[in-house]
Amino acid sequence: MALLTPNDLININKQLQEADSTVQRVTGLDIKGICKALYGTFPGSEKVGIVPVTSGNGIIGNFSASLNAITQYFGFESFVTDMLDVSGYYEAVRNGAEIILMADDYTFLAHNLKNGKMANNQPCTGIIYAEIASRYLKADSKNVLVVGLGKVGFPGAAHLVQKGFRVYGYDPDENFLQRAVSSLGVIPFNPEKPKKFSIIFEATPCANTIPEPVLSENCVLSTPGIPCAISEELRTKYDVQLVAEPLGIGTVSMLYSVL
Ligand code: NAD
Ligand code: 2YH
Repeated sequence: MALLTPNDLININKQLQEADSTVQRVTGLDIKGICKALYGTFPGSEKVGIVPVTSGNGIIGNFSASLNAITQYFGFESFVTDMLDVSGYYEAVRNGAEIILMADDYTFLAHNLKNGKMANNQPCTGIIYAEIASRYLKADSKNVLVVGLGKVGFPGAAHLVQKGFRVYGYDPDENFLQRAVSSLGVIPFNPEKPKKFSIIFEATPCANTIPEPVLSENCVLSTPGIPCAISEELRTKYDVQLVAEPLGIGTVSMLYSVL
């Protein structure tokens, strides 16, 4: 289980702005446009209450403040509670929050108290990064490489299969790979016999997970994985369109999914 660090979240507004312009360049839509297309929803005047949670490894510096900046960047009204945990939840509801955002070490959820809908960060992150990848305007085929088939990668792969893409998958954990092959029809990717892709979606907690031979010039790499899947050197060499941001894209996917 990978936890965010305060360092990952430094300058979250700048990271979001840069990600938003890359998404726009790659797909023709900004992140809000992607969310609208994905979920068919649009925010009204929902108020978001963000509750800091101390359990397990405790408060992550910058986490609640970053969620507040992210929700406001995407046009929601939001606030962070002064109190923590159960008292914070009580404060959020008492102060008119309609959507609650909170996370412990295992689950980061959004719960819309008005309509009862609830979202989990991992599938919502996988689905939106996969959706962004799938909309690459300069894609040369319907082939997609998915690297990492865990809690984020698997739902992203499922989304791509559902959209009609030919999904090649790789995970060093044979059980995870087999689950994707048997339940989704993913084609096992053999790194010993590489082929080139113009669309790659990555979701692992490791660096340098993209083998050089799979990169085609100007390919898109859509990856929520932390640390980044590709070195600066390879990114420059192949002019890779990199969509990577530590918290905001997954969070707005959660918010739109509960509207
Ligand atoms: P997970 O542990 O459930 O899955 C990771 C998968 O990657 C595992 O199946 C593992 O076998 C596989 N893997 C490891 N090394 C690999 C390699 N070299 N090549 C291919 N596959 C490899 O983790 P997760 O919950 O799916 O999260 C994945 C990453 O996404 C983590 O870094 C997490 O912090 C990050 N994440 C980011 C956001 C965001 O908003 N940016 C949101 C959620 C999760
Ligand atoms: O980062 C995490 C976990 N990886 C779970 C999210 C799943 N992608 N949790 C954040 C913990 C935040 C902390 N409890 C706080 O500051 O409130």
